[in-house]
Amino acid sequence: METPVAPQKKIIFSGIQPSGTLTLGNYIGALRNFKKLEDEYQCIYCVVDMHAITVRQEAAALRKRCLELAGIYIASGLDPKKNVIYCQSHVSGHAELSWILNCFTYMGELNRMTQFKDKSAKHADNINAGLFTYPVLMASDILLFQTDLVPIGADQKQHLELTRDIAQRFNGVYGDVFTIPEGYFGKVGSRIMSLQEPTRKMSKSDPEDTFIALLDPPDVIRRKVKRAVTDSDAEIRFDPANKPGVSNLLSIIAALNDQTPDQVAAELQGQGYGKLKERVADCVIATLEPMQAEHKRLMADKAYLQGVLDENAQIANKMAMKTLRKVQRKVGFADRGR
Ligand code: AQP
Repeated sequence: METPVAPQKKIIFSGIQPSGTLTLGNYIGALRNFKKLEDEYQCIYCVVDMHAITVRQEAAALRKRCLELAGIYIASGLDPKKNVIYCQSHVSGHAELSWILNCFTYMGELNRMTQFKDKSAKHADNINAGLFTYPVLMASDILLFQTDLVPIGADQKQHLELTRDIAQRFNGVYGDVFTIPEGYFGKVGSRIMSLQEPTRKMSKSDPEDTFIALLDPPDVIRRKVKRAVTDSDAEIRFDPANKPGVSNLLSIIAALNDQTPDQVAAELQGQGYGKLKERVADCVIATLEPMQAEHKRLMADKAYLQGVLDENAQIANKMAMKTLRKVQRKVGFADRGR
């Protein structure tokens, strides 16, 4: 079942952390775009478990979520014969390149990262060095595969810019070693907001009622959407600055139906927020139900999922080694006898 790697195609890399149950934000901002790209590009999708431990995880739960996330990649429609779907910790090149790139990244650059500031505030009892150097590991993930395009949500834009800076700095010293990657952002929904605090992004490690999980059953989805924060003026209008809650709900419908939020607002003109929420729940359930059924089927066949991860890790490893060996030579590491 070897995944054919198509070297003539441009490379896409993206990863998702198995740090909780994936949310509708992860789906709209990242996953949903992955499927659209699988024919045109050679895509590499990683379960980034090494990133996940920057925040304390329970070992058994993390292990389970790694397999669950691989299942979600496949259930969302990604063909594991066309896409390289694997776990980050199975390819040692991520850690090895990360060390080298740490030596080409400045403290001042990492100090500016807003995700570090946000996560340090959220996890004040565990502000570890990994949390600080997370963007360097992310740069390594991307640069290891000579990635051309990175489909991500807007929250990761700053990390991608840093990746480009690190790559350019390295290339400036050693010649054209790394491809300089570009971001790929969906037209709508690159930042889905929390249902309870719509000025903050929806996150899988926040409290349950703030997000829709991809594996939430329909009744839970309806209940969460019903309780979503809106405002008191009852007008359905897309205006993120003044009406963040309503605008977020419009963005969700728009992203799932390939419309613009203004189009959705026009269709729902004159109707109440109750109707808007009903529409959101219907769209979300219609999108997630088939994926959930497929995911359930896959999770019942863990040997198959493990097989996909094992084989794809070998392919990813081969690809990663090409870049890693080149980088190691450039920086002057000792030659290997064989
Ligand atoms: N709310 C969001 N809207 C749009 N895109 C989003 N992404 C995350 N949240 C939203 C995108 O999903 C991809 C995977 O994200 P990640 O798991 O690697 O890390 P994250 O961005 O830190 O996601 P979370 O859900 O907020 O995780 P936790 O709570 O563990 O930190 C990325 O492309 C991201 O942009």
